[in-house]
Amino acid sequence: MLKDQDRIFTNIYGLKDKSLKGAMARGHWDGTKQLLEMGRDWIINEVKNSGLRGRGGAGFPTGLKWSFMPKESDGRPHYLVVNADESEPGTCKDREIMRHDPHTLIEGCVIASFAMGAHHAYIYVRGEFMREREALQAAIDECYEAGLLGKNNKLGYDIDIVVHHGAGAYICGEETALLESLEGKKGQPRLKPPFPANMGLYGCPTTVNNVESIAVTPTILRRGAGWYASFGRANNTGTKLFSISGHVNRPCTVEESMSITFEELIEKHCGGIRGGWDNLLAVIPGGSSVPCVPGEQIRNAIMDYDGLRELGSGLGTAAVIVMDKSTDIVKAIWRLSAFYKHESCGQCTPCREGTGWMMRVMDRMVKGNAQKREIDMLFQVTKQVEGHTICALGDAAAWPIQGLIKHFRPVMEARIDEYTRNAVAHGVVMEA
Ligand code: L3W
Ligand code: SF4
Repeated sequence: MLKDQDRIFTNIYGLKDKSLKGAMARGHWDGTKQLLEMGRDWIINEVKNSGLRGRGGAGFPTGLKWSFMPKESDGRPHYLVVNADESEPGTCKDREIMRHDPHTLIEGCVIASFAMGAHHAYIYVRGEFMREREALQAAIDECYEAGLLGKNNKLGYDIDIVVHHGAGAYICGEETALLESLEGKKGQPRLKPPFPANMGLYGCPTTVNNVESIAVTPTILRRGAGWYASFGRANNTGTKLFSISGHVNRPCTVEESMSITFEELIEKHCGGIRGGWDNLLAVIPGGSSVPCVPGEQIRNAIMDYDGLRELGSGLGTAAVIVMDKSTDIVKAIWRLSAFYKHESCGQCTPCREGTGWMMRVMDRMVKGNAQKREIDMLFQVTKQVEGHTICALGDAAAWPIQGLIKHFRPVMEARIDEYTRNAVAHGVVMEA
């Protein structure tokens, strides 16, 4: 278990003073100017050596992403954009950073912007996060007053940070849809490549990073890449915010060492599974976009990118959704199908049509008003959506259903049997 002194987020529950003074007393903004004086290459190398991977779901190496930004200016400005459009069902970690520990993010923006030659950083905050925006803006205002931001500031690097309010569309969490939205257009994903590092905001070199990825970098630089890499295991290093919800005794968001086992995470921080381990049905371990894992497989799972991939799922945003045996798992996955259908931007056919199709078949699976062969047909539909769309929303809609069919097919079949029995008992003639 992570020791208190190794936690990067020292005010995640909002129990301490979140102001600049309070943040400084907890070690933030300590020696920031000296870190900048170490130079861009040093910063990017430290971030690379720490093994930090993007905390927004994809796990792309952060230092590598920063290194994609052009070294020499071709006259176009460079931008840092922070993805604070946290909307993945089950995920509630970035909001805690913005609400209670906003200076970690602001200091991170200064360092990351410097490392990539950006003088403007935008923080794109989910529309519904009003309190988070207020806390963030108040912290930014304090920094301008204290001479840490703006032109000719004390840190010796001109940097402005702007908080932008989203309007509540999940798809704007996809990085290129976010850029479109920031430019004032409808939030629809762009085709990649070109990647934002070459052609991002207003056609300029841009890096889009998740809140948590940016907020951890000042501490990594202060304590050293080796310190950060000492947590977890190779390819899965560092500390991580886990948001644990559902049928545990005490749901929470907690910073833990990467690669902790599921059992330790739940026992140490959540007071165990509601009704005990025998009552565990399934877990979605990384936000709604990854397949569920049956209870008997997850107990000893290593909670990191590789550990969960080996179980056919993923770490995603580390939003751990726990479901006990009182859960109607078919209905739970149907609910996700409805979510993805609603949030599809509609610009590519497999996603626009496929999400609706999957949701409608899932609707009948919940009732049992289907034929067993339709389970295979549903699986085929997910395969036709997966990998055939502009952005990852299509995959995200397909994978939870694939997980359901893989692990809970007997539950789906039993429901069809029950519906058929009831229908026959009531004299309804069922199609063969
Ligand atoms: C330059 C290359 N850059 C990749 C960059 C790319 C992006 C990052 C990761 O989706 C996932 C998704 C959700 N040259 C590059 C390159 N990059 N190759 O690396 O890219 P990618 O495409 O792997 O992922 P993504 O489009 O960022 C994110 C999953 O996360 N997810 C959802 C999370 C939702 C939220 C939210 O609520 N806001 O975070 C959870 O699992 O399904 O698979 O920056 O440009 N050759
Ligand atoms: Fe839009 Fe879906 Fe295509 Fe993504 S996959 S671009 S959300 S239609």
